[in-house]
Amino acid sequence: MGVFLLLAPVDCSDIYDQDNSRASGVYTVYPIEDTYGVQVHCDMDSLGGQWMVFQRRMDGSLNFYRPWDYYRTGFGSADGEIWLGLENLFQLCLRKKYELLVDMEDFEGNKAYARYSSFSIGPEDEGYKLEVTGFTDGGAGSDGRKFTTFDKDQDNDQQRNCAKTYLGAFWYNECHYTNPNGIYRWGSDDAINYIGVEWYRWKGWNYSLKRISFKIRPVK
Ligand SMILES: [Ca+2]
Repeated sequence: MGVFLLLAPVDCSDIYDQDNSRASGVYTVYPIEDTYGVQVHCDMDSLGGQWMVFQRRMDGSLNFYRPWDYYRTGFGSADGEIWLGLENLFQLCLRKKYELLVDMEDFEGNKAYARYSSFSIGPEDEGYKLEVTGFTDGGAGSDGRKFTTFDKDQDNDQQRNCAKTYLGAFWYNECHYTNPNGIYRWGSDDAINYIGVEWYRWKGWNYSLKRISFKIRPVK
């Protein structure tokens, strides 16, 4: 078991198990197979650490308005803004049961988080359907939804494509209480509501966050 983990850590928890003195930072993991490495940011500090970042906005440097193939495969870089990829997430969820932490910060330095005791997504042919339960704070309101991009409408809004309407990509319903992959807007500017990097239950629909990141770790 130890040898296997040394060869192919699948997530930040495996990285931690190899050496629990490791700091937060970028590591290589192998979520799909041990010949296919992916760089990820591991948060070894928050709430016991071992969190693997699969989505992060922090400076507006990266365009997140992208088609399905990018969200399926992933884009960005582990030390900056990133979307790790739906297929990587699905493969991880085949291996282990995960919990979810969403960390947020506004432009005044205030911080908030939402934590869910269970996170999993289904296979591509079921739309990478999200299952999150047991939130202890916040609440994304996206449980049981399929993933929608501007070129793949799988949301529950019969008239619109929520990704096109709100310039993001997410497990939209009709349409959202959070839009983490929306337009990076440097806070509130009263221009257009709903399209920013928003978490409605914290800052409403006209405030685009400075930072948001989605992180998972196995339930132990
Ligand atoms: Ca629709």
